[in-house]
Amino acid sequence: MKILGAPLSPFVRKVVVYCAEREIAFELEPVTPFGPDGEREDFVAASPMRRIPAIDDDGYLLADSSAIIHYLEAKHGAALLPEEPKARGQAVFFDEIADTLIVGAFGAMFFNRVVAPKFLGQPGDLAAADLAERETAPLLMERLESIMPDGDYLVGDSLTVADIALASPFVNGKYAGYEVDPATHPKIAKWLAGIWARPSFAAQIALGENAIAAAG
Ligand SMILES: N[C@@H](CCC(=O)N[C@@H](CS)C(=O)NCC(=O)O)C(=O)O
Repeated sequence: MKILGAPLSPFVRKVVVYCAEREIAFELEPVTPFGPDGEREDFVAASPMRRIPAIDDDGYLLADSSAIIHYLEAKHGAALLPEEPKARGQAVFFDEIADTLIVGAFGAMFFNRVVAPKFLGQPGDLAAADLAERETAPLLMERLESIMPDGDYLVGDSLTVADIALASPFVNGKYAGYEVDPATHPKIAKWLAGIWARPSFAAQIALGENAIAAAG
């Protein structure tokens, strides 16, 4: 299976980590949605909305990280999306807030402090990044901390899509200089450290750090 995308994207990372955890073989086909790559014929066919990630699984083309994971769960057997109704609901809830609210907050920091200056050669909107760090993120963290379970996983007692989806955008926050304060958000900090320590995440975090360092 080909995954079309760039490893710094939180949505691409979500699918890559999912595949690593499930030992689903894939190769990453580098596509940056901004610039000329965004109109590449193979990319547009797989991702009509020009967003990464998309997959080409033996000719089956599909875009959107959640759609891809649902497809892979159906194809390879449900493993990381809980079957039990309430757990399923919780997992989809965390996936959804990760892809919207959390990506939004860390995306503002990451795009303006890292992507724009280092990869696009243009100044980022640093005021927008600072505002996200000062106002958006603290409110989200406060609300997230209030619903975080005490254990190592968000749903039940093993890894689910919820953990992968939510831990992924935090990596972009980390690249942009954001750190979860264990004094104020002990449950988030502990959970995140555990998920990031998994080989699947550790490899992707290091890959991104190297790519950012190489960009100068
Ligand atoms: N809901 C989509 C979102 C994908 C998405 O927005 N990806 C970003 C990169 S992080 C993108 O392709 N942006 C291109 C653009 O905004 O033109 C998913 O889960 O895959």
